[in-house]
Amino acid sequence: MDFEKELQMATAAAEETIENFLPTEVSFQKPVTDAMNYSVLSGGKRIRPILMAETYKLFALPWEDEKGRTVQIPQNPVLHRFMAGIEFIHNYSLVHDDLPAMDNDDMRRGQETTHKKFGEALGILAGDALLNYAFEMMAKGFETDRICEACMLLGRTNEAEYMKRVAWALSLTAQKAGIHGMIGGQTADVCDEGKDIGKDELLFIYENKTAALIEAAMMDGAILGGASEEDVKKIGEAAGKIGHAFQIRDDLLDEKTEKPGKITFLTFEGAEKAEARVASLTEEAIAILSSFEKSNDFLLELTYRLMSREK
Ligand code: GRG
Repeated sequence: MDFEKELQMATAAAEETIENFLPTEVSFQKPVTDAMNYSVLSGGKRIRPILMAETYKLFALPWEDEKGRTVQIPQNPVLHRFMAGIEFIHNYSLVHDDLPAMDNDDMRRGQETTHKKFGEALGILAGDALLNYAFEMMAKGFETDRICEACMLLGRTNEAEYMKRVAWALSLTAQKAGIHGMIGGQTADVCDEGKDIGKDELLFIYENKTAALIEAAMMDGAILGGASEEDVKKIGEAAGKIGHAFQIRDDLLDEKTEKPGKITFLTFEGAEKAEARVASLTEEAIAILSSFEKSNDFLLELTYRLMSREK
């Protein structure tokens, strides 16, 4: 497998899916849609939609075309809506995290943050709008034509059962983005900033602020790909480990630029043990992802590369 080439193709496909769903308004709400487009199109890695599509492939049949070539992106219109939705939720969190009331950052992904470019009011509105729009789009996955097409592609005949899967993915995404997920983690992070927090609270923050959305991405992929309840749970466990390792890798990458006094995993364990923890979490996640009937070598390699990433 040429990993770099496959990653390029998966990223381009995720990018195209996301762009297809961006709003194109020309009326009085244009300022907010401009700010939404600006933040989404500023060059993220698109890890969450890629992880979603690759986890979907781990369960969905068929994911090779009629000539036996691997299909880079499964053409399921419901999956596409969730891929774009998860990236919009992720981008909303970044836009709000950069606001003066939170991290007060001027730059993100090498360009001005959304509120810096468009003003604070539009930064708040663009974040709100991205979150709301994500759910508007994902809920449209329920439309009959899309359910029929998804079932046809998956070789499933029970459309009512697939609708239940869409409802499951929708409620899971809401939960993982909300007070029992990302917002819960961000609340602890913001409210206890500067306090002498313990390792248990730090891990709560990692689990919720960072890992929860990665769990939603991969579990949604499994749900929409037809996985059993037990397998969705296993995917959640693997994703949790990937999320924790992703955050600890972030701590290692930010070691030199972190605000003085900021408590991270390195505060408790130091850099060497942090590296070892990233490696063991990665191995555990890969063991789970290798335990299913089907295999996806690209997903395994991606998990491995995420943990050794340099940005
Ligand atoms: C405002 C509710 C709310 C939550 C904000 C995402 C977040 C929570 C804060 C951003 C700060 C941070 C370091 C979060 C940890 C997760 C993380 C490493 C986000 C960056 O994700 P990448 O690397 O970003 O996937 P790109 O730019 O590639 O999309």
